[in-house]
Amino acid sequence: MNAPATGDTITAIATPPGRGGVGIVRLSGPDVATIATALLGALPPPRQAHLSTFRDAEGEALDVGLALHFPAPASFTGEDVLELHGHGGPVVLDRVLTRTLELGARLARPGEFSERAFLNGKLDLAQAEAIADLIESGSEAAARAALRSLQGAFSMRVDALLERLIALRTYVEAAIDFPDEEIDFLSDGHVALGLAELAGEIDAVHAAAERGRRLHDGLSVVIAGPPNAGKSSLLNRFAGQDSAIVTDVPGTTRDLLREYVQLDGLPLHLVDTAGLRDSDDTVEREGIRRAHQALAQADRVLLVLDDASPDPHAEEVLRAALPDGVPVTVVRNKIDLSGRQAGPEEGERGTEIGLSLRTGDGFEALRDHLKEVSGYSGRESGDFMARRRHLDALARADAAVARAREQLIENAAGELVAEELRLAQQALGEITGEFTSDDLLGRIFGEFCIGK
Ligand SMILES: Nc1nc2c(ncn2[C@@H]2O[C@H](COP(=O)(O)OP(=O)(O)OP(=O)(O)O)[C@@H](O)[C@H]2O)c(=O)[nH]1
Ligand SMILES: [Mg+2]
Repeated sequence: MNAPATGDTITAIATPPGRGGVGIVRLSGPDVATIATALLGALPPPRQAHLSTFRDAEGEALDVGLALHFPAPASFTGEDVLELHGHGGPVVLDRVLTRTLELGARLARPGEFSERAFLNGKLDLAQAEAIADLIESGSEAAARAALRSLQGAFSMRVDALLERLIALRTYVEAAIDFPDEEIDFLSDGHVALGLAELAGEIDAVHAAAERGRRLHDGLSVVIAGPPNAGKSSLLNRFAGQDSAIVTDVPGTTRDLLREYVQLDGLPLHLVDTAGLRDSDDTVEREGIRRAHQALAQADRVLLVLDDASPDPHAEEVLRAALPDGVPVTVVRNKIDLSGRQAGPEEGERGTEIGLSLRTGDGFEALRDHLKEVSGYSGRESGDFMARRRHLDALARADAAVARAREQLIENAAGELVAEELRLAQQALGEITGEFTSDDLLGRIFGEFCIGK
């Protein structure tokens, strides 16, 4: 466990601004008992709701409410904590807050309660981040995943990886300590197998974290294709309204049009783009340039093609113009004209979906397809919330383990294997906060609201 954070006592309004039935001022730190005694006349009994009058310096009542005292270390922050549940009006709350400041508390920085909980070993870093994610979650699925992270689902997976990694590292380091037997040690297969298993498990956690990251950030889907194929019609269908202009004039859309929608809780950032073609029109050319820019940042591309006038050659040219590595789903639109069957079809190059944006046939299949490919299923997903920072750390751990395998196989170099394992351990440790810098903590907790 880390040493307690700081010596001072912090205070903040913990409920959102505005008016409500209840408003809470929360304090944490060593002066809580003194402040509570001065403010309430006596220290409330530990962990019991106690009806109290909150008083100013002259003894005049500021508010009447419940006081809750959580003595250290059995509190959220691990320090002495006092919660004052009064009436939820801005003026009342402000007066109570001011009184706590008069009595020696300092206004808390954003996220400082959670930061102290982290520094006092009450939460690890991934859990502390999950608090912010839970409060900010925009969908049920995100809230469920954030809660699972808060309860330690993600941290447990990372800790399990760390445990395996440390065991391997210890083994390799023991081998180095016995130079005569080092080669035997390293070539007995134990390390090679351990590294292979570890790499597989890091990949599995990475895949789960990637799904969690999508719940956090959403999936960025760019709609692209030739002019007049129905791209804007698709955006409008997702949005449930006529956001984009739809006409039968090829080249209608020039700007990027963005819509944020939720597919049963999966956040989608949709971008409609200008039809891709060679054009002499300055405005259209700029639109096409922006379309390519958006494509480069997409998590997935929906390539919309007009099935009523298929053009295999143009299709190839379009595919070749898409950025490498971004997954593509081909959407064959206007099946009301072409007669193709609605729904998914497994092609050589992945799933193609036949639909008609005029009749709506096949649209449901496209929605299901997007949920499926993002590894998201609204109901029973056991996933946890994760952030880009976590994915970066997992990717670095993965790379270090890959290099360790290389060193082992190609050079049987124990020292180098051990060093890579140390780097992998460090990367994983950043997720839960075993290894952190003040800089990182500042960035993470700085995003919180005051009072969290
Ligand atoms: N019959 C039929 N017509 C469709 C369908 N989807 C779209 N259209 C028509 O096709 C035309 C072009 O649709 P848009 O959605 O504007 O196409 P776009 O790909 O955004 O076109 P640009 O912005 O010009 O690149 C419009 O006249 C639509 O009404 C469909 O499923 N069936
Ligand atoms: Mg359009």
